[in-house]
Amino acid sequence: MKDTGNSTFIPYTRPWIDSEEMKHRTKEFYQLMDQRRTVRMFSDTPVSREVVENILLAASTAPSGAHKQPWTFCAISDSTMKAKIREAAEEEEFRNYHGRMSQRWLKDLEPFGTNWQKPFLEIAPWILVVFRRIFEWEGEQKVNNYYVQESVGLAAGMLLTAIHHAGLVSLTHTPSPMNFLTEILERPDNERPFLLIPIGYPAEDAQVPNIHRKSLEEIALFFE
Ligand code: IYR
Repeated sequence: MKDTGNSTFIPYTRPWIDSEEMKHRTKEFYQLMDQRRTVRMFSDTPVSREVVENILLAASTAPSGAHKQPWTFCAISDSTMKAKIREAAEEEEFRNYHGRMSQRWLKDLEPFGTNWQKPFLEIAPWILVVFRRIFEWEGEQKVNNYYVQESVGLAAGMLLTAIHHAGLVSLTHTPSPMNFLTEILERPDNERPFLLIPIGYPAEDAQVPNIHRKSLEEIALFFE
């Protein structure tokens, strides 16, 4: 008998999917995901808290090191707080765009039309901030979480997928440094900001850069 330590196992119940159905599903899902775009032009149309809750629950189904789920999501719709976040993010970004980023980096960003101004932080109905929990307090003791970067990256990917599946758009925004989020959101000392993600409906006249995705040949190698 297999030694399962002190864990409890339960049957895995997802039904078997046959090969033809699988081809259909994977293609359909790829086509859905291929429509996902990072959008910087948002509508201020509200999105219900229930929708945001479902999206966060979906993100939190991500696998994580020793199932510690080392993430905290802050969902902000409060306009005073959004204004504070915008002000602090723009302050950092102003410095990034005026000296902290290399000429090469600025040139690479030209096709995306980004600059230090971040009006979407006030327009989008919700800003989600993902924090990674680097350790947990066990009484007086700090206990490290495992593979925090990988775990939170996976959760963030699933978060973006859930947002897209809902018919909403998002922008993965990484104002750097992001310490201001710890202060504004009053996060404890075991959390570090990971990503800032405004979400909402796209603006009616929203445009996105005309990018192309790498072909399968460029991203994958098969060893059969
Ligand atoms: N954080 C800045 C700059 C920026 C950097 C990369 I790499 C991008 O893909 C996009 C923007 C900003 O958000 O404007």
